[in-house]
Amino acid sequence: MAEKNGASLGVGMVGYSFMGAAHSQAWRTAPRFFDLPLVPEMRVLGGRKPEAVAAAADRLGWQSTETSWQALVARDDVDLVDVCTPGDTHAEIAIAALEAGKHVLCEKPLANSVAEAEKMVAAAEAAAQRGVVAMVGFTYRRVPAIQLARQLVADGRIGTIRHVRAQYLQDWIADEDAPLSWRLDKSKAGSGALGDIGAHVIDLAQFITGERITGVSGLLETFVKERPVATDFAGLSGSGGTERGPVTVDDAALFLARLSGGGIGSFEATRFAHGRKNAIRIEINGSKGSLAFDFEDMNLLHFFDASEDPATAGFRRIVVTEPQHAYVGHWWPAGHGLGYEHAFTHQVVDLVEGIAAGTHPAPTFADGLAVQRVLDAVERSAATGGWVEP
Ligand code: SOE
Repeated sequence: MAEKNGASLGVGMVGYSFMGAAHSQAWRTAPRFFDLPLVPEMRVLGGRKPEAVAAAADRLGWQSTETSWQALVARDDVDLVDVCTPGDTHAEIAIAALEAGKHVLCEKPLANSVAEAEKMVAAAEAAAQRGVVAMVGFTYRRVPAIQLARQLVADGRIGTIRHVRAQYLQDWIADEDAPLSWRLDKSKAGSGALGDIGAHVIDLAQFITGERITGVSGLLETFVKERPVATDFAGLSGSGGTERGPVTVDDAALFLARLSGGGIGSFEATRFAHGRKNAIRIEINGSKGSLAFDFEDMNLLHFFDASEDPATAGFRRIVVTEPQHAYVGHWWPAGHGLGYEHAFTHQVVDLVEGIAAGTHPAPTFADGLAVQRVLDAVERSAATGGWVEP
């Protein structure tokens, strides 16, 4: 495609599990549905196990492989490094790539600690002086219904934000014998439901409202303290053997929050909500109206306009599949619906356009740090039982 459409952007991706597969489909698809200023070339996939990374490269569409991320970062044909590894390696890979002059897309949460995230922001700011772009993968921002929610708030249709009610509910470890994967290991993941999925709703709440969380009071719980060590794990499921190991992260996180505009919020993240598979639910009540979204119905946004005649007012069910809605015109005719993977494609589109235009598309590493500070504040609050400022 590069020859056909013009300048290319050489991409190297590290990691090829669930997120690696999602990012790969985005790199493959974006230039085929969107007219990009630079054509992504899927040059190299990085992973430690030679046979496994070769098989993944073949399956996902990468041209070559490297078994060390340092070698991948050093390659002249790599202009952008896409970091899809567990959180414990985000900082070292992203910082090395930025210092080598490569653009970076880094999966969320940005890091496993505020200290690491601060170093990543410093590296991103230094790299930005040289025209290098760094973005963090809070992908759900790029669901069209979420974009519409943001627009309605920005246009003043919701008024002053009073309440944010945010939940991220999954159930993939509700079974007590679900195996111990890296997401349940603090040394790899940093935290549990809090950082893995709570981070998304923190980012979404701040993105949609345009405000920051300024204080929190949190509660963390680990219901199942030991699990079978994973012998085979891919995506969110797998099997374990007879050996058991400790769960070192939270299974569930809840917190109350204050927002910079004077509103208040409640947040919940859990992987123990039987029947809820990927329920990202956000309801916002403002002085002029309300919004409600649930990712399990991701093409819909519910909007209540308080200025309407109370006799006929009600939540309006907006099917966010019109060509006027963000990104949608590049896909299917109205009503034909988008899915999980489309937001990853939109992420690639915005990133590539930002690189070509010399802008720094959000969410930036600074946005990632803002979320990291909230995660850290929730952990400190849960430990002390007090109110904590991020
Ligand atoms: C696992 O909980 C997970 O894959 C998260 O890591 C993703 O960020 C989330 O979007 C889907 O669930």
